[in-house]
Amino acid sequence: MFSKILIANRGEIAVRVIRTCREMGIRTVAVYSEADADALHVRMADECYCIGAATSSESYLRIDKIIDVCKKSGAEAVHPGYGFLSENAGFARALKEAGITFIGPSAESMELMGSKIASKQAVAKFGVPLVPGINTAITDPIAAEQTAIEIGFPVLIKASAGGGGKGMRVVNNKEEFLSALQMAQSEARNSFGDDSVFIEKYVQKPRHIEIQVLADGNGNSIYLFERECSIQRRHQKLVEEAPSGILTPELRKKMGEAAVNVTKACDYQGAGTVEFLLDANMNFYFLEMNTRLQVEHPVTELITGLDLVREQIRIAAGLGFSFNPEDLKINGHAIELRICAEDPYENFLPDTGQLNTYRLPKGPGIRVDDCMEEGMSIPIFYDNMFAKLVVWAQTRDLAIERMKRAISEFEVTGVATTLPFGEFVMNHPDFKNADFDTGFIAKNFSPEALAPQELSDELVQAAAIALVEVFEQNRQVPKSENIKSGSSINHWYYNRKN
Ligand code: MV4
Repeated sequence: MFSKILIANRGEIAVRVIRTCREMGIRTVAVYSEADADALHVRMADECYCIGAATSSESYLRIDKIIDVCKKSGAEAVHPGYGFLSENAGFARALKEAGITFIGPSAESMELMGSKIASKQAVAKFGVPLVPGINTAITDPIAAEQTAIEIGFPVLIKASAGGGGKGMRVVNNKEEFLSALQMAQSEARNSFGDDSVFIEKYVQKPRHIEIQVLADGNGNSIYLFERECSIQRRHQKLVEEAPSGILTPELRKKMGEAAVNVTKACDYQGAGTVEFLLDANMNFYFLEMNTRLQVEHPVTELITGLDLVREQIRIAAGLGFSFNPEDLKINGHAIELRICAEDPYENFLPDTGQLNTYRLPKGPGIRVDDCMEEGMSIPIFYDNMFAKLVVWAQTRDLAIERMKRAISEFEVTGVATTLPFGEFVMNHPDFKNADFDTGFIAKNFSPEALAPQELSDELVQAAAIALVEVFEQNRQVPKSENIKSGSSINHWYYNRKN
């Protein structure tokens, strides 16, 4: 086992990884940017090294500096978290060359899954279902138009180097096809430096279901059930749950086995996620594989009882799984809400500032993965997700009730958050009935549908003081200390930001 691991990340995931390392008796090395000098991951690690300016390209994306810190600190392995360098094959390769273990798959697996076209070709050989379409790059526009006609409109043009929704274009009819193709190719060239695009049948109203997989590198590949991630806004997931409210045991097994075949197609090692679309007729299709630990991994941990970071570290150290795969079963239900510094009352406009109040929900079945304390500010340079509120309960209905209770206990002022959005989702009949797809937010959400916003303590207090001034000037009311702020008059609702 490793005695020291460097965490090449920041925020809640860096804190999350440090916690497991501590439980395993492994020393931790944090790297940080100038903007993160006071960050929690820096404080929690055993050692820390500043690697550059606030901008990611000058710090968290600097392969050379991270390898330097590995050498200086004697870290034998690197956990990349998600984002930043986590799916960068060049990083995995550079570490290997420096004799340092990358906690993740091989550079070759990452490269194969990084190309949508190459990954479709590879998994097709293992019988994994694909969306009807072509899995070669378009070279002849007229032939491609003919293919689109054969597939049947609407079709989707996708960039091979894309992913997470980037570089996709829906084409509704033959007349739009050639110009859409040109636009998709030039977009792909500009965004990814690779203009390879391909065509798929456009699946209407799909659900996004993903399967967590683990491969020990010795030929043992397993699935840890599914996560339902259809509640997304512009390809940004906001609510995730496990298990899905609609999979039957038979379909779960089929999708799980398909996901395991994907790991075989790319000779995978470590933790990964295979994304599928599930159509209205319960047909599923492979989309892509994410070769990293995902943001929403805690819901899988809560229903399986496993620690996925521990499994990742054990696999990287050559120790295999810590459990017997035959013992795996789904226990209860888990839901995650991403807490981002953005304002659902203002169309999810990103917000910045200081957490003047920051009080976490507590009690049975609640887990918060975060990187904040009261008084801290959210840096503007990175992702604005600063916490994940995750709940577990015996059933889906109880988990929804628990999430509502947790949201009501979670107090944040100073920064707008997605908490009110979470409340909206938990109360929505389509969510309660598990009757939704990736169009849920577009179909159901508007700021007006949110609960009216509570006044913050600061505002209530300011208003109270102003009122006292007026009253005192009119000599009608006694002392200001008789007017309380906060809870006693919190029943005054007012539709504005804290
Ligand atoms: C699709 C699709 C419909 N048909 N492919 C979006 C992210 C990228 N991973 C693939 N995506 C989609 N691919 C076909 N053939 C619809 C989406 C899609 C989507 C997928 C998952 C979650 C949310 C989504 C939102 C819009 C579109």
